[in-house]
Amino acid sequence: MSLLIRGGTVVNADGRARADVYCANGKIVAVGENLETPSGAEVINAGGQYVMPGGIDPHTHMQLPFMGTVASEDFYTGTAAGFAGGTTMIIDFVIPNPQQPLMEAYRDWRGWAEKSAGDYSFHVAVTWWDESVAADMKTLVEEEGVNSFKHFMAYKNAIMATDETIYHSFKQALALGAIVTVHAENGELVYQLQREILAQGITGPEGHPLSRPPKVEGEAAHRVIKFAEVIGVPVYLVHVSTEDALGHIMRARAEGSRVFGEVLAGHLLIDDSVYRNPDWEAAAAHVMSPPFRPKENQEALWRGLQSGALQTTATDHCCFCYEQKAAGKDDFTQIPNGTGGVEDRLAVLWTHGVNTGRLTPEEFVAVTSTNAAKIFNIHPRKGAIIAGADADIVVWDPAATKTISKKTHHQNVDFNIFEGMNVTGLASHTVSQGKLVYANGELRAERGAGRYIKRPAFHPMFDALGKRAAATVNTPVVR
Ligand code: URQ
Ligand code: ZN
Ligand code: ZN
Repeated sequence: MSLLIRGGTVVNADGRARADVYCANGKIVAVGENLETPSGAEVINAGGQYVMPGGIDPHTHMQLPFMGTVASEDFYTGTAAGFAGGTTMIIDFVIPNPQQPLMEAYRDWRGWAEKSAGDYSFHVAVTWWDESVAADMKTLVEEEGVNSFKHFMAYKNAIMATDETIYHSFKQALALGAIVTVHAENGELVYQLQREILAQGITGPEGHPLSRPPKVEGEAAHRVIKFAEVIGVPVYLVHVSTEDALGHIMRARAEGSRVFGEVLAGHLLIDDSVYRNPDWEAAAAHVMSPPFRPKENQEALWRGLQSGALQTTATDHCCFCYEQKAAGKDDFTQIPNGTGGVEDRLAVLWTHGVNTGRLTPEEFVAVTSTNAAKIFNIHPRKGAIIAGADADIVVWDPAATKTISKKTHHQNVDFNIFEGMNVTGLASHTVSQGKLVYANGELRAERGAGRYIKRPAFHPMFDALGKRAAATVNTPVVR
């Protein structure tokens, strides 16, 4: 099975050039002008289009068991929907219940992900602590190719990690050469504000953002950055949604700390007015954490992305249908938290990022693919159009348009947070492992074709004597 993508402009994070791309046996074999067409090769005419690394979404939750239900998107439908939008890999999350062995949860998620159409990997959450957790973290790094551990500072009485857990887990991650990732909201503040707001008789979705004001994220972001700086471990803040948290990230980075930030396509484009929609279902459909924010935060987040203070974009694709959201009909704290977006991330970022001049095509590639590959240590296997890389490619038609709608999306959810948005710039073809999996509207995803992608640890942060070997500290090089 070989494929020749002819006549396009190849765009990598570090530059662009007119070049053909030849793929065989799942790999990119050659990138260059006027390549020969090997006999039997399938040919894609990419004239007038960009040829870019397939999107990597570093934050999804396919079929997540959460708040008494299970996310409606599974690993097959979710990775297939990603193909339709030019995303070829997801990094999802194994989230053990407190006291559940990490390896047990990891095996559960590996089983669920077998059905994936596209490649996938897992961050593993540390939701509790004892020495067995340390041992499982070691196994996960050394035998299973996990190099990132997640910590929820929110969700008290559920998956929230205490400061004690965060301390021990950060120490162990550093020793193992792994990066730590964090959902930074102060879970105690959320819990107490929820009780206050309910006591005032506010039970609708409008209560959700009231219980999670920007300072609740800002406090947690500041605290967890300080934890990471004291311990010396690189830290990656997921779904940064506020100017407050962004400011802490920028200050830490300016001081040379290895702090990384991710922003969701939704938080860049949707504001908190959605929670004031009189239609309960429409407002509840937007309940996710951190919540969509007042408008001034969007501009700050775009500046963060443009300046390099935020390095990656994601979706936090965690879908719940209306009848699932209805669990919170009389109490907003019971509305399952999560929204979708895995199919639309690239198109909305191209439209509002590249077409507005905020991002160059190269920067678009960096924030939708390459930086995530670098931070999670799978570059240049992923996130690059170069010989030897995996043949995960999106052929991008900058002139193609559509109106986003639940009526036409491939996501398995009855709502779309970008409903009605007109976008210009779409995937015309998506290639995964060298195979055409999406072509001009026709989805050819194959259930189970996706692979689990191991992500090697970074160099040991400590030398044999347990001292921090400054010269060998090798953590992500994204600036
Ligand atoms: O917090 C997360 O990232 C998970 C539980 C998805 N839900 C959400 O509201 N973001
Ligand atoms: Zn989160
Ligand atoms: Zn999440």
